[in-house]
Amino acid sequence: MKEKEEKSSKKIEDLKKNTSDPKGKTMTTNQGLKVNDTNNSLKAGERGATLLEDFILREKITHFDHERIPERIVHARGSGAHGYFELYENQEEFTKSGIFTDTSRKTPVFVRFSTVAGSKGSADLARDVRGFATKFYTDEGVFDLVGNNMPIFFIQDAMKFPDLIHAVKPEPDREIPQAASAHDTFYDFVSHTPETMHNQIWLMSDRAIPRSFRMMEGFGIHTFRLVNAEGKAHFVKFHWKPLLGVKSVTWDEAVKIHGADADFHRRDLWDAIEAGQYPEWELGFQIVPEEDEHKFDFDLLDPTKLIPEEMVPVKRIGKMTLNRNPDNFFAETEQVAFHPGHVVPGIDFTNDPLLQGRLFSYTDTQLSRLGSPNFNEIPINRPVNEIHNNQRDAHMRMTVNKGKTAYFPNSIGGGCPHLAKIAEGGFHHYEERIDAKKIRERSESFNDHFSQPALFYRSLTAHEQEHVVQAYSFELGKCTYDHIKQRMLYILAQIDETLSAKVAINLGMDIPKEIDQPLNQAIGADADVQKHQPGPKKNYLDKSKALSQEFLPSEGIATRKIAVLAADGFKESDYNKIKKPLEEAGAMVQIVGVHGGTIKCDKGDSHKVAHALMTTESVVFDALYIPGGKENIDALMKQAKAKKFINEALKHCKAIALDGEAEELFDATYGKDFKDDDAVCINESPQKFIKAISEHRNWKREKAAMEIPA
Ligand code: HDD
Repeated sequence: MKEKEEKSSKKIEDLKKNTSDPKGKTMTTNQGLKVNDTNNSLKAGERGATLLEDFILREKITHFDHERIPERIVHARGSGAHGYFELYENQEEFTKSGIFTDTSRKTPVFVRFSTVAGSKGSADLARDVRGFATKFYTDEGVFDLVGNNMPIFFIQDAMKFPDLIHAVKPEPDREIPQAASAHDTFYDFVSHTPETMHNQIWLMSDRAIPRSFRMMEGFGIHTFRLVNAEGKAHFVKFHWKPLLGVKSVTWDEAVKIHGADADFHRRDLWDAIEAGQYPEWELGFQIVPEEDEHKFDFDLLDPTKLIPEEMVPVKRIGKMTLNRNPDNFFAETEQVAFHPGHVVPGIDFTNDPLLQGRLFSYTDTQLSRLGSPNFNEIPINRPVNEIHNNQRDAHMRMTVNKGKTAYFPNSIGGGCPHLAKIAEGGFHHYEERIDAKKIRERSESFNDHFSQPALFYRSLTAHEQEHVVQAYSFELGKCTYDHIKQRMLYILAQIDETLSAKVAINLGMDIPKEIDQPLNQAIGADADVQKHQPGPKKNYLDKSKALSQEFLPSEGIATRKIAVLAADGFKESDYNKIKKPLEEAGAMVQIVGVHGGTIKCDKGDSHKVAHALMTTESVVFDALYIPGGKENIDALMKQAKAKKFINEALKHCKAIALDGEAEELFDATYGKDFKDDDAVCINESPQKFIKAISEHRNWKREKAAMEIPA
């Protein structure tokens, strides 16, 4: 009961007005008529032609024929969850918004995570940016923080968004490749648009192949404004910090997870919430006083730049918990409509040209996707406070507006709905002074395209850097035009010469000394070409620890999935020794049996098998345990898949524990070369295994493990 109460919120109560539950109910048509047969159409005789009169058939088929809507133009594939946000400390110094000043509030939220490029049916583990969009249902209206899991964006001006997306989406002649940036059109575009390089190098990093939505950071990206009750503004960057830390899979795993479980991230989020392991993120503010606007080596309005946390620390101001899965994917996750322009008093925009363009695009896209300007009335989109205005009618209007007046000012309606004074919560735009010429131009302060990609690369640990090299080598290796690869090698050399040199070796090419056209082609026809070329690389910070996910704090092994590879006759005492402490630490321990159903341990008791070996793969688990028992190991020895399971866990640097006779099986795999590995626990205490799992991967093994032909 307590759990139920916790999961309720103003928004969940609001959704109940539209929730339908068929339990114990009779089937009806949409007109409320009880239905007696939904299996047979009305015919002239048993074998006769179907009659047009059959309104029950017509209604059923007509509704079915129309049940798809256009998928999102970007971020089509996603997964959502409900939860709440709680504030640690009043932030009135910076903002007057209720969610950031009232610590007694538990503000309902709905979050949707997504991939950008793939279509709705694509696989979760594509190398891609992840969307991280949060709808706060505040007492003052909806606030949407529509961010990504990377702190910067590819382009500086919204005008280029269609070009970027056309370049990354499948090539238009044959619609290939699905959900992949590794193709000619993408690299053709980015190699002529050097502003993309910062987000591009993040895309080549481990951040683009997360272990879980629950283990990613989130960023509002743009510099926004917070405005306090006195009207004073501060610049702010929003950060979401996951309490589970930031973790990724390896590229080899990502490729294999595509086949083993295309819904890996969706399932992971759903299962964690169902198991009561609620994902949590702290919200951080990176605050810059208005008077410091020009004190940085980059422009705060440029969305391809981050503010290193070493220069402006992130202040953690509250926590979001996701504790409830949606009841219906379509009604909630598919129909939810986010918009960076949904703000509440105390939060405002800046002149970031990418943000400004976004403010137009999001309502516009909902009109074609959801089909009507009344999309705000869809239950998941409506605020928890009341809506009153003079907007009327249009397709699928739900609200029954009373009264004669739909205009303002009016006297017949008593002047209602009346306006709110600013002091009563009426929204008031920040009064920014603007004195400017109307020009189609880009500021020269946006010209530095290489300093921050270089900072990012320098800040990574050796194995993270190696992953970036591998990713570029893979992606460019998939391109077919040599001149595109050459431009990319030339650009990579501007960022980091060793990076470019390593990729060049893998491509079997030399780094060109010069290129035939200027680097930046994303300029107007009459623009001064030189003025728009990237400026010299600067080094205002040697390294930023916050950019490497290896240094981001995480604790414990909660929600990690541990496979217990076993057959009949496995030693129960070994299994029990591991199972209890792992489960107490919050891990999910699952038997992978040589067959489904149940297997018997050496004591003769039956144990439920979670997955038969033939139905699952090592890549969907975080760690592996193999108990002893002669009969057990003899049976596993005969299974090639069992050996593959072990070899892959080794290759992907996972923690592996084994006891007793299991060592024989391990010796029959590449495991024999890794018995001294820090994350291989042979006849060891469960605590050592738990520690190895909590470290996520033993990257020290990676170089040698890459040689395993699994
Ligand atoms: Fe966008 C969806 C994030 C730039 C136009 N965007 C969308 C979603 C996320 C983002 C997370 C999915 C929301 C959901 O789950 O429903 N977009 C970003 C970020 C950007 C960004 C972090 C840069 C900082 N977007 C951007 C630009 C434009 C758009 C510059 C257009 C000029 N984005 C859209 C869109 C989408 C969208 C076409 C598709 C579906 C939707 O809006 O509702 O309007």
